[in-house]
Amino acid sequence: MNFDALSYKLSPLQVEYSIRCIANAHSIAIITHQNPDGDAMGSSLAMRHFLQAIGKDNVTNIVPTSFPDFLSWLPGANSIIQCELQPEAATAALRDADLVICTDLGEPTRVAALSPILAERFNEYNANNPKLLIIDHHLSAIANEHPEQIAYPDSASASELVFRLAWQLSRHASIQDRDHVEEILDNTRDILETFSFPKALTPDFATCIYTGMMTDTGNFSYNSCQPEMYSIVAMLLTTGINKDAIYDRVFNAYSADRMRLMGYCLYHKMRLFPEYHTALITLNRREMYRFNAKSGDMEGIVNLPMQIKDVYYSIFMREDKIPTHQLTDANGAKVKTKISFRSQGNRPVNQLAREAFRGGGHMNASGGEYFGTVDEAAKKFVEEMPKYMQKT
Ligand SMILES: [Mn+2]
Repeated sequence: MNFDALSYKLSPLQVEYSIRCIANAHSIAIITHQNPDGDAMGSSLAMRHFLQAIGKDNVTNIVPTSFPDFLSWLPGANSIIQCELQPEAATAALRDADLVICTDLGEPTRVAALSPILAERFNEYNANNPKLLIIDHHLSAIANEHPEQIAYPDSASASELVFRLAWQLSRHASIQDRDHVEEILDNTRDILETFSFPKALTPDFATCIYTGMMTDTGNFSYNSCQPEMYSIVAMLLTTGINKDAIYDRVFNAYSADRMRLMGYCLYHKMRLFPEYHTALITLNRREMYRFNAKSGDMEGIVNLPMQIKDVYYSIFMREDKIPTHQLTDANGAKVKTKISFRSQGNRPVNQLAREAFRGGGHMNASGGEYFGTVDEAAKKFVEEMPKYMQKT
């Protein structure tokens, strides 16, 4: 196996900044976004496995809200602090950590009840006193201003970036002025000496990285044309992990209720707008109750209509409670509608999400929200559709 087969995507500044963050920290909290998906879970748990491999033993994983059952088998998931279940422990871990690492997360607003505490950390940001490290593939305001933060919207997953950080740390050559870094930091030398590939590549680390890369690309079916992705996968497979078993645990894990919900969505709830190559599925709270739907059960429904020939846009809307921190924004609405947008190729959906539905995201995968019922949100969408959806 060739462990040299990657380019140095992260800049020397980013690698050096990461080293300074990690070397200086005794206690480290790793946090990811609310409603964590496979990449959120994979990248944040992989980060802990990596930090433990380089001798950091006071590392805590925090998730703002619950994670789906099909990810609960991930190595290390059983010791994650879930804020909804342990609010005091989560708050203390996040507030008191020397270093907070955000993976698959670049904004303090996406961590539910922990947002005010994380916002403090962002507001006090000072690159000379490094207490915040971002490893993300979303657009992030703080990373835009601070090039030492690791944010690459062109990366398919945050897990890939965690891998690249670990890999580059193991390649001393990726750090331009290594003597200079070592001069500043006594304990950097130890980190650099002990951490080398493939030795540092453990099955637990590899499992978490693979899960994140796989889930954010739909098992390598979209956002998956960058050749180096497969070099990373090849390195991960040398640890002996079984990628087919990972696929099975993540993707063949539906409940019967969820399967019936999918059928209901496709048969009864899907509206097609052939002129705009668009499909729209909506679910109200009564329907979700009927199918005993939990939040994770909604995952992926938005992708289903994309399998129809000539459908290039898919929108999925479902009702949700208005969280207390949004009550003032809600303007008297009783319910909120969460919206997922998907598209294919050169057909952006993030502009629609941003301008009409208080959201944003990637060109082909965005999210948004609307204060009101799904029917009201759908009506607004149908009005906006001609402005944003291409007819060809
Ligand atoms: Mn992600």
